[in-house]
Amino acid sequence: MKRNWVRLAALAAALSCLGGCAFSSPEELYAVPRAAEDYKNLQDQIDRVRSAGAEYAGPLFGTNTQPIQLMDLDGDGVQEAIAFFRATSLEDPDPLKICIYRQTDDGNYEAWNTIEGDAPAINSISYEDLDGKTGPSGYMDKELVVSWRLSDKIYRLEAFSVTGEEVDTLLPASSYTDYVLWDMDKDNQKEIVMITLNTVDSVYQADYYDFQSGQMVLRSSAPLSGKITGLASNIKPLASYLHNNGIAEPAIFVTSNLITGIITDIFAWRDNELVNITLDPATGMSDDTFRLNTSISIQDINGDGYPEVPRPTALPTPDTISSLDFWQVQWVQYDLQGSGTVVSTTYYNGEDGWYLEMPERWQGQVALSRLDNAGSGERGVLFYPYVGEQTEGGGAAKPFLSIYKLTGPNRMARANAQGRFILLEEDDVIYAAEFHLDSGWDCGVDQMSLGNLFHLI
Ligand SMILES: [Ca+2]
Ligand SMILES: [Ca+2]
Ligand SMILES: [Ca+2]
Repeated sequence: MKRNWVRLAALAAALSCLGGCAFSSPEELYAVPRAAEDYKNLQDQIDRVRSAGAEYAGPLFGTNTQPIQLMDLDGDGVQEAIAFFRATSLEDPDPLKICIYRQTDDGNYEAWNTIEGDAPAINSISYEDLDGKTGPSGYMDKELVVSWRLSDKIYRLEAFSVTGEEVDTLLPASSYTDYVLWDMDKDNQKEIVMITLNTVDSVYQADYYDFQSGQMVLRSSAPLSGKITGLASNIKPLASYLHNNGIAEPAIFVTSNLITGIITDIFAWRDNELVNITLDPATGMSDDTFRLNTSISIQDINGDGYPEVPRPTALPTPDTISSLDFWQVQWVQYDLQGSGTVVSTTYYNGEDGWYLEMPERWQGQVALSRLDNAGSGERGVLFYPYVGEQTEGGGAAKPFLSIYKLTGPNRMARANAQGRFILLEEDDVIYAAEFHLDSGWDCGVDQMSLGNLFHLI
């Protein structure tokens, strides 16, 4: 065992010489029980390409960015080596080279296939089984899904199968804005869902490519919301599931910008078609998912494995009907028909990193304000009974609850101050609360139940 580790360490050192490449996990290294001289042979092969006028050019983004990667492409249980180069000669019409090396019976590497591309860089690469085929040893083969980066905003997607003597192109290079690999039709192999925003022709759609007789074939398309201005840059399309009558249905949540906020289109596979299940045909928009507040993300708020779409509404303060400082969020799950169900309602405090489930009787009855003691390491949110617009001469409203985020050296003393109790303690933060009994409103919550309603983001 020890000898193996020594040998692996030597391998790792040898490989790190290959221009800073690194294998993605120790498991991967460990899964390749070969002698260092095999890699030496691989290095010889790679050096040959480099000395002929090429430099390393690993994919820029995604999970696979190393210039040399190991993957079993043909499903025979032995990993191939995939190396990424850019030809230094300006004469080369296809400067990007993806060189694939396979192992021979004697354990050496030999050049097997090359994929070439006419682009300045590779944006990303994914390895997925798209064709449902298995190799000689019963392992799934893996197709290569390559995103060629033509510029900051222009990408082309192309998919290849490398199992025989030649590379098969499953999907010819197609322009796209974003893409997701996901098993939408539940046949245990993933499809390509490509999202294309063509602002010139105002075509915004999702295209579903499935494997059919040796090709990725466009089987179905569905529109995105009509008035979007682009995909939300900080919210990637999310491949997940809908909760449909107790059954998980694959779905893709695509969040886009509008001039005034953001909107989420949800795509699912229904009656053999890709459908934007949230799109209202009357408006051409997924209006139900529109939100002004762009900072609250889709997330699995109730921990049931299905993502919820936030529906934020501004909460009142004691003196104004609505402010944009405090947000109540309904968390909505959609079914396959696009019907939304609110599974949880929270006050969401993104700034301080916590949220509170709102009891039924608080809804529409609560106003909030902030109490910040600048420099004191104390941030508080005060909850008031909301009585509508302040009546004349009604006097100042009194809070029924305060929740504090306490930092700094004397936070423990402050958390234990008269009337306060601790909700949650972290390394250097304490969340504490205090009920104010003179507010005249029975909020129906005690220390114990408040602790259960309080969560960190
Ligand atoms: Ca293989
Ligand atoms: Ca599938
Ligand atoms: Ca959930």
